[in-house]
Amino acid sequence: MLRVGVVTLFPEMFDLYSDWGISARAVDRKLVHLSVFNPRDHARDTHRSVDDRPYGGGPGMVMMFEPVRASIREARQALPGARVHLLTPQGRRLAQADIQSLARLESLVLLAGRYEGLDERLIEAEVDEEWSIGDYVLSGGELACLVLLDAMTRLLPGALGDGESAQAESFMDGLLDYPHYTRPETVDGRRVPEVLLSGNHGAIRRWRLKQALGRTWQRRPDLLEQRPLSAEETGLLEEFIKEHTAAQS
Ligand code: 6GU
Repeated sequence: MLRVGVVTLFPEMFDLYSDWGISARAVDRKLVHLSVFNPRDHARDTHRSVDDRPYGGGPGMVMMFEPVRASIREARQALPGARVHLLTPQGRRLAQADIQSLARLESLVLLAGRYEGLDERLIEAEVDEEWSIGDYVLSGGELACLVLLDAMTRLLPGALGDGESAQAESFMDGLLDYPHYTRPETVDGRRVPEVLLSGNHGAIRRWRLKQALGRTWQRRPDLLEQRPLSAEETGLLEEFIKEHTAAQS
């Protein structure tokens, strides 16, 4: 079982993880256990402050050293050996390969940054890794934590149904998905591609692989540069490109 501790000022946001969808099912199946730690429980003053004005002035508030460290230490005690991962726009951008590595761990602590940031000494003293989920700014690390948790959870053995999990490690890894269709066969004059109705599983597999390769070539050529292609894949992509350029002229 994967054990995750989350240090956050907004524990209720993680009900989204525990109460809904595939993650809730993974919790029920005891594939993962989530415990939440709130720095406010370690605030010292009567106002239970967890943030303060930045030295040097300027806008915003900074998360205070003492209550956050106390909360991280509480999490570390509950999860011996766990490393602490801070979610912050300053972190390394998370990729699927990182998610795979993290999902294989026994335990980890996630720290959701809020406000303008954490006291830098906290990062020096307690944080092992810093991660970002993309080049845009969220108002806090909680949603980024939830994104990371969701992506990790669907990789845990037994988290997805049989049909679902086959796709997680399929030959189309590293490519964009192929198009999907369900009934009816015609909607507003738009037909389902004929091959999908053919019952020819080999032809269907090749069509899907070709679509996945073609879409990746059109929309995310950067992904193709990172992924070696088999002889079959090279041939299918060449066909797609030929048809695509023929359709253009
Ligand atoms: Cl991890 N945190 C925040 N606040 N914003 C982000 C992010 C994280 N990743 C992308 N934007």
